[in-house]
This record gives sequence, structure tokens and C-alpha cells, in this order.
Amino acid sequence: MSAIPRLDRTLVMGIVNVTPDSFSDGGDHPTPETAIAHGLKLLAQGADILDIGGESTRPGAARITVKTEMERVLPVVSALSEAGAAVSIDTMRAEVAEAAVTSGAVLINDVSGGLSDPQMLSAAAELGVGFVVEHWRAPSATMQSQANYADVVADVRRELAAQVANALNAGIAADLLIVDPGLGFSKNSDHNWALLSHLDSFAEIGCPLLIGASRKRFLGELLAENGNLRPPKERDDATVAMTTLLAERGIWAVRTHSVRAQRDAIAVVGRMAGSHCAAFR
Ligand code: PMM
Repeated sequence: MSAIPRLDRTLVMGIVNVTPDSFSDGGDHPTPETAIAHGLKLLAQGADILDIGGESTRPGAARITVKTEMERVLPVVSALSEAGAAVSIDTMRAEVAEAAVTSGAVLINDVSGGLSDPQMLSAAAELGVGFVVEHWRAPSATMQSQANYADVVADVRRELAAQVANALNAGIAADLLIVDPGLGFSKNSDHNWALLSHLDSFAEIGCPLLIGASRKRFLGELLAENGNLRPPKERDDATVAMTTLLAERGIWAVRTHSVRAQRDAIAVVGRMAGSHCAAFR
């Protein structure tokens, strides 16, 4: 990706987790073969980007080895790139990012925004591909203990802007950067809702905005019944509602499990653009 693609609609990044333990779809695509088949299905449904990840980032998750991560993701990156997909690699490791870009990935999605691996930012600058800077405070094993903010919107914005400055200082071109406030990463539900209500603050950083709300716990809490969270796979309708609102706000891309429904929502938003009439309320 020589520059970040920008369309006159919100892009859909389809999630392909090659993991046994992601909170949202863990075990659904445990082998490269099943993950490739899933990626091809999302591509046919209209995914603009396919995000391939081999390491779960759910709260409490332990790290896997580089070898395991590479074995999980590289065959999938190669096959889906060859099939014509714009592939992003969801990794916190420079070594994995480099190998994935060599295998065809055009975007690095680092949920730590360059903070986890000290080699990541210089590697990304050298590779010259797009780079997602996600707001991040701590590894998955301990991240929820860091969910403390004086003012979550101001604090996340300041920390994210500092991560973007680090990326620029490392030599990543400004037009290759994407920012993401990192819903659920060292954030509780109230934090997530506050961030989603103040997206303008993050747009002011000056980069396209990516949001990953799909099936996340804060939607499960919103829809809880008798104290039981709505299970992850039953959060897709709420995710579509979120995508509709985000598309109306002109967000660059949503990262999501259910591609077809999100594309439909975005198409409706595009067709309705400019049709608001407060008098109907
Ligand atoms: N969330 C997850 C993984 N990767 N990447 C970005 N940029 N933003 C996110 O919000 C994000 C991510 C965790 O969700 P999953 O387990 O459903 O993949």
C-alpha cells in the first residue's frame, strides 16, 4: 500500500483470527486452511482489507512464540494476498510484520502502536507500508489493571498523539499512518462509550480513524440479560448499529467479523447522506 486507500465510504476490514483462543471467534479458524477459506468468504462478501492475526489479544491472554505466530499467519497472508486481497497483519512483533509484508501484506496493524516491540517502528518505516497506531498501555496479561484515567478522552488522545509522534520520528510517512483508540485495550465499557462519543478528538490527530468494536464485551454488557452478558457471536446486530453510526460520522474503516452486514449498513448510510431532517423527531 503506497498510501492508505481512501474511498467516499467507510472501508470494511474483515477479521481473520488464526487463533484457538480469541474472545470473539477463538477456534473457528484454527488452521491456515480453515482461515484461508474464511478469508476468501469475507473477500467475496466485500471486505476491503483482510486483517490476519495469529496471537489473541483478549484480556489475560498469554504470549505465544514467534515461531507459532509465523506458522499460523504466513500461509494465510500469502494465500489471501495471492487471491487479490489487501492484507493487513495484526501483530505486535517486527519480525512477524517483516515476514508478512514479504508474503504480501500491505498494512501492519500493531495493537500496541509500536510500544511492544522496540524494533517495530523502524521496521515499519523501512517496509514503507501502512501502519495502524492503536492506543495501548500494557500487554494483554495485565492491560485491564491499567484501565485508570483522569479523563479518558483527553488521556487517550494525548497518549495516542505521542505514539503517532514516535512513529513519525522513526521515519514512517505521515500518509501511511492510521489511528485507533483501541476499544477494550486497558479500557472498561464506560471508557469505550466515552471514546466513541468523542471521535472528533481523535480525528484531530490528523490520521484516518479505524475502530474495532465488533463483538466486544461492552456490547455484551449493553445487551446483558439477568446479569448474563450477550455471547460474542450474538453481538453482530449491535455491531452493525455501531458501524452505521460510525459510517455516518465518516470514519475511515471498521474492523469487523461480519463483513456483508457492515457493507450493507455502509451502503444505506451512503445513500441516505444529506437526508437528515430534525423535524421528524
Ligand atoms: N481488537 C482486537 C484485535 N486487533 N486491532 C485494531 N486495530 N483495533 C482493535 O480494536 C482490535 C485489533 C481484538 O478483537 P478480536 O479478538 O475480535 O480480533
